[in-house]
Amino acid sequence: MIPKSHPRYESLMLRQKIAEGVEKGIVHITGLIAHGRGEAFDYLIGEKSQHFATEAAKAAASYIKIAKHPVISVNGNVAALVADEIVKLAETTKAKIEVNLFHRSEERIKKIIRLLEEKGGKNILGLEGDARIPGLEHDRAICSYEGIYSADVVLVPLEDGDRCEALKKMGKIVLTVDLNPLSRTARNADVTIVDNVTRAIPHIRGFYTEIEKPEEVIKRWDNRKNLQDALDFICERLRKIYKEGC
Ligand code: PTJ
Repeated sequence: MIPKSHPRYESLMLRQKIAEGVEKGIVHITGLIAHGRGEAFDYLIGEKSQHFATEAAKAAASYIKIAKHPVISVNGNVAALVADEIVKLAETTKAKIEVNLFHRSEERIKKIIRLLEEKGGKNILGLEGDARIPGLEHDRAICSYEGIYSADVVLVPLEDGDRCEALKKMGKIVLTVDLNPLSRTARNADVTIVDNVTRAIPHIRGFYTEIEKPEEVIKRWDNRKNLQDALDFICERLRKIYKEGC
């Protein structure tokens, strides 16, 4: 057991959830590497939701609010870390949930659907795999016709760069959560929340209920500028850590 007083308690708990996710067959083995990369970037942003992250969560909530057919895509890491928050977000926004895996396996999809159902999720898509994202090869293209294929707005946390580009080419609004502001997904999405998915998903839900004029938020939204703000913050923080050792 990790004591709550441990300075890195939150981060260690997330690490434990990912490790347990691998043991239970929910997280793909490469999800460990993805998580480690995320941890490093989380350290660089101070393991807190900074101003650029909350602004992006507000923009994401606004896009979901004006969407006709919003879909939340869930992979192994997201399920292991925030299954309960994903279900709450879907309930609040009336978005559909689709389990869509980079390393697709029916067995893992079934396990993730079961986990989401245990948290209260209903009508979770993913197993049918009855449509394909054009421009992608092999199983990575498979999606649900009723879900991602027909969506106008897709929230795809921790997404692969090729798939983000392919979704954009389909004309979709792509919202992502990625701790790395330099990743291809981060740079190609319409909204990139540079934050830990564990903090970003509850923020989107909070803003969804608060925002009254989503069109105005969207009109002002500039993803490139927001990513630049994230990078400026990281550079500044690194200089500070080096000088002051904090
Ligand atoms: O379950 P599957 O088969 O769909 O596979 C999921 C993973 C995550 C393994 C797969 O999509 C993958 O390999 O992703 P990448 O290409 O490693 O990208 C993951 C991105 O998410 C990286 O830029 C990480 O920095 C970032 N990331 C990792 N953990 C978090 C995160 N961003 C936000 N919150 C996190 N907890």
